[in-house]
Amino acid sequence: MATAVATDSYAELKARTKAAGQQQVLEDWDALTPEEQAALASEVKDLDFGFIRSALTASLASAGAAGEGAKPVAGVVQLGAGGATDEERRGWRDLGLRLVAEGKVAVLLLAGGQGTRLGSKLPKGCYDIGLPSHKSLFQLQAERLLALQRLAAQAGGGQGKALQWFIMTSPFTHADTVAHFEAGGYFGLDKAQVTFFQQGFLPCMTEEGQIIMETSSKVAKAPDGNGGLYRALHVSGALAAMQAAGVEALDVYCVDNSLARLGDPEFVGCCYARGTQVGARVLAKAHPEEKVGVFAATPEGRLQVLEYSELDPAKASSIDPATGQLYFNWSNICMHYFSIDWLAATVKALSGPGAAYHIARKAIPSKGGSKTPGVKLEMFIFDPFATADKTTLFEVAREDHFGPVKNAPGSDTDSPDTARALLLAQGARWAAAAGAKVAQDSAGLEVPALVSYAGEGLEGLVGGLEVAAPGPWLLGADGRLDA
Ligand code: UD2
Repeated sequence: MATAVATDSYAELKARTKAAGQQQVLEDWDALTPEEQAALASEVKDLDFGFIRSALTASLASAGAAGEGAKPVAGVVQLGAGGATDEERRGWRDLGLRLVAEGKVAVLLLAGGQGTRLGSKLPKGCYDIGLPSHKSLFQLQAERLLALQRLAAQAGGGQGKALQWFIMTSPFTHADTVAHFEAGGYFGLDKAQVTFFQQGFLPCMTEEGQIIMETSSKVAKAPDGNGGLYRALHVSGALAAMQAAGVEALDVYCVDNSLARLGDPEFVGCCYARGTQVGARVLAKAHPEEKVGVFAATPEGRLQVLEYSELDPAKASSIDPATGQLYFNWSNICMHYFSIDWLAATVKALSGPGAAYHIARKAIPSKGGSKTPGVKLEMFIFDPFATADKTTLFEVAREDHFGPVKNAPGSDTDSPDTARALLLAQGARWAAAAGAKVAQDSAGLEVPALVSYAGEGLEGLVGGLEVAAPGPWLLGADGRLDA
């Protein structure tokens, strides 16, 4: 059969796959159409068999070591009594706003995940959690970024740079993500301040290292984890762009946190003032089984995160008699801060072969609609945290900073419904604090970020406003309520 792939390049592919012990990748070649052969050839050409083999070997060797000898963390910048004073917080917020206005801080969004648990075909950021405005998570976040940029400019006497937004996508989310921004006109942002860059993927394999085929002409693959950020920053040139723009620190957040207060100037200012290399917003764990990573100290006293999928239940529920709290009490909510210097050193260290990944054992969708027991390799963004000398853990209030959208609608936790309720309750709290009368049984109020980024500046707008039942309501810039 005539193939679109030249015979000598097919021979070369055959030789390469044979030498790597991956002949099964081409085993259906003769049954493929020319287009399928061309597609498979370009996939195989890009596979670095040596890198893949070293990744699996390193990952199998380090599996299970997570958390050996882990100790509770100390020194969290806490809320409330004994924590930071209001004056300190005001100082951090002023510093954070100045850093934003001067372009020294940029925001980085992790948006490469496939979001399988949510059950949506589109990238999570495109998801409408059912607010009165029906804005997607991407639009809600774009408007928070613009609101923060404006607050920073105002604080700087009217001058301020455009806040740079770096968005990491993956081959699974890139096209739909860019299309969503194009269709939305970048939600009021200047297109030039938004930089998309793609993370890599790794083929799914058997534990013996055999690459699994999703179809006769397609390799089964998955994004290489949110820790794929480090390699992606190098390969895409995004790190170099940040350095060229004079960025000194990154606020890094998770697309599926509906309450993400991205670029939070108080957090960013605190980290920067303390010379932090790796910072994170944390909150007390809701219960031992909560699906969040927990911060811990390594035996050497370095920072680490024990992921929920790798923390044994006994350790997760052990109580510290001194505090009556969980030993591993401080949750990772995937809301980080990195100094550009630490980031550059980490990118350098993790871009070569030999890096270890986490192994997720899954039933991999395979040829003929079957499933093959195999492994997905993914790096977690917090894997290299132990290399940081200066770290800051900064407690935030759960109801204001953490509204995960992980599970399908109707689930009782971490769903679009629970996230929507948290956002509407937050808006109602802000309005009540600014003098509005909020009915106990009202379903709440959506306060667009362009009206208020974190509840500020509402006094003149909502004083005396009635937020009645049932609702929920959408607050207009003119102070009117729309159902
Ligand atoms: C993440 C955290 C977990 C806890 C939880 C809170 C990690 C590894 N785990 O768990 O500790 O904070 O969130 O909600 O951070 N992503 C990519 N590329 C990938 C995979 C994920 O960009 O290859 C992004 C994804 O789009 C999302 C974030 O990383 O913004 C976390 O996604 P996840 O579903 O992998 O993490 P999850 O919920 O298991």
